[in-house]
Amino acid sequence: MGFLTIRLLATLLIAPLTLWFVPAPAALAQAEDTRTPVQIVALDECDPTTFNAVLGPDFCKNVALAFAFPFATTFTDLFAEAAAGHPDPGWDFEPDRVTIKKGTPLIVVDQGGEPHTFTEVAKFGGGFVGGPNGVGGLNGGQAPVLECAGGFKDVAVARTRILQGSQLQVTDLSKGEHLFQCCIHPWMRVTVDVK
Ligand SMILES: [Cu+2]
Repeated sequence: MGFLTIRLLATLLIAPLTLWFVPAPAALAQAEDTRTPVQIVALDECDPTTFNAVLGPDFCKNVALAFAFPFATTFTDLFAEAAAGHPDPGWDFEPDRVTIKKGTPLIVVDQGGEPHTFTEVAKFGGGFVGGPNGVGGLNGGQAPVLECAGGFKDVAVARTRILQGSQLQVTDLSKGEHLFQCCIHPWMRVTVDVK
């Protein structure tokens, strides 16, 4: 039996099976209701020159046109703003609050230039970049929350990390209110209501 004949036979046999398994449009729409992920974006405007001078050559990969336009925030300014109690609004999760149906996945996309974490906490508070004696750093005087305190040496924190240009999926949230924050920049916060 030639190759073409086998292919023809296969097509004839498989085509009706394929049709058989296509679900009805109504059933499909219902299933997608909680399967379509809700997106949250992580934003920042790290200044590559000053951040990379301190943190290493490829740390900040910002695409905010920092060389041509004054969109970016320098490393020193980011810390100064946090210490003064008005952290940089360019470091942000958007939106701040989402309501989802139980079963709907969240996808958090890092569109900024540096890594963030999307870490569930019982109460919002400070992250793991504290200053001397827990004051200063990026925490604006707030004590680190338990869920962030271990930093990246705590696997539970490390697995919530989102690198630049990558995304993290959060699934199976129980009904009720869930709080998420960045353990590096603790003013980046999202409240998720699961109905
Ligand atoms: Cu962050």
